[in-house]
Amino acid sequence: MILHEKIQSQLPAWRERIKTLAKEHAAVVVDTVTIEEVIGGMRDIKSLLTDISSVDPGEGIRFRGMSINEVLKALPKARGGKMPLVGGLYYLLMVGEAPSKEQAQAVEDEWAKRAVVPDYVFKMLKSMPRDTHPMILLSQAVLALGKDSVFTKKYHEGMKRDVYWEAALEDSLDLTAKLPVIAAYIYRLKYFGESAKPKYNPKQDYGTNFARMMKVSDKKGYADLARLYFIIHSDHESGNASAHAMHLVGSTLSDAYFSFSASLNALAGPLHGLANQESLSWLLEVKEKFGGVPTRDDLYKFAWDTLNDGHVIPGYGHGVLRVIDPRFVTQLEFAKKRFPDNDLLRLAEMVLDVVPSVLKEQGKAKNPAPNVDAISGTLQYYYGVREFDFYTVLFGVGRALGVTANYVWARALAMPIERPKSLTTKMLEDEVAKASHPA
Ligand code: CMX
Repeated sequence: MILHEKIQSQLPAWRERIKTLAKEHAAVVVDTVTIEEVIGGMRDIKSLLTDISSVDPGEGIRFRGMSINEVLKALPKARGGKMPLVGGLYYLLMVGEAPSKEQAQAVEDEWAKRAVVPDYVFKMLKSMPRDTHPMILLSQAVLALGKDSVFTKKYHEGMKRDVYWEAALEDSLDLTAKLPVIAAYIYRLKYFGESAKPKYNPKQDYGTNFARMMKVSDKKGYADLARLYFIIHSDHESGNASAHAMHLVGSTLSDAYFSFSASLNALAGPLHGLANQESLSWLLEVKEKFGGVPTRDDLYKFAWDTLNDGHVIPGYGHGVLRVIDPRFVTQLEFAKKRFPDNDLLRLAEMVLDVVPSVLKEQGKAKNPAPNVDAISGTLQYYYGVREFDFYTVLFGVGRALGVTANYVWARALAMPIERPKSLTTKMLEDEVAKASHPA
């Protein structure tokens, strides 16, 4: 299988590099930790290793060194679409090189073979109360798939450490292949009461399959939006909550299903992936209150009311980025090309004009610019996916691509179990006393 061969050929050199760093340069200081960082959610402490993607605060995400625009240009396009094959992105994340059309297709073919979801998973989802949040359903389904984890089975059969990554890759391919089927089933079941099992068509790519199984019309290009959406949501280096949760749980040698379920549970928080649903909900609230696109002054006041009520403005701000999120820009360009006159898009553009200045006036947010979540719901809404508590599920399907690539490489490079050191408040106070009265 193509990803297996490519990773295998790269591994000896990577392992040597990690070994050299760990053995010969272990004492080299990369950063020092301040009390602000200890108390402030470990923000920006350089303490995770990944080669899959990195976020420059002044520029945004790079996947294997490539910006979003470079990725969209370099990856082979899906037949009949303007966006790349998602299989090509997975190849890039796993292997570190842009694939040829055949290589991207080989990943798509691999997914097509593995996209069969066992019956018990559908039955379990169907038995849940209809008002269950779709992220609960998705996380449950992922965990349930773990029954067939290749990693766990082989681990208990005595698998050797240097081939953990092969079983991790098997599970990752199985999981990513099944996710669009599960997500589409949850969508049709929860909002339309349909329990027919969606079928993956091996002749179609990941994006087209998803659009068809969701039963969203592809006339206006939903398959292209799905491809773009999964690609840009795939990874955002390793410290964000969903990627870190996957890495942490995976480091205990829990399999990809346990680990990705944890990743989804982190993504489901309103300060992380759930912000896309909150963001659209906020836009719709504005639209309803003012009977359409408001005046700039009304919007300004509404934004201040949100802050004064003690709420954040969803879709704005970022833990690491200090500029406008390029994932926001790419989606905005996609929308402006396809539906420039749409009311909600005009409103999102006005919010872009007004909210950063409100946040600047408030003076708290380090980055008043929009993040990925500020507009993703607007695009889904336009294409007819209007059940916005479903949006984080879409984020989750995309996020699986990045976090599983990280998970495979973490096992390949024998990353140890994570165990940072905690301190007590008294210890911090003692450090402060020492610093104020040096002996
Ligand atoms: N609206 C109001 N206040 C905001 C804000 C926003 N959009 N963004 C930041 N702030 C506030 C913070 O709440 C914080 O206030 P306190 O000091 O009272 O706690 C202060 O500004 C400083 O925060 P920061 O250092 O700039 O940002 P953090 O790293 O603490 O938090 C984030 C980052 C994303 C959680 C925050 O900007 C936020 O809550 N944004 C809105 C929710 C959102 O869009 N989340 C999605 C992020 C992308 C993703 O992960 O999917």
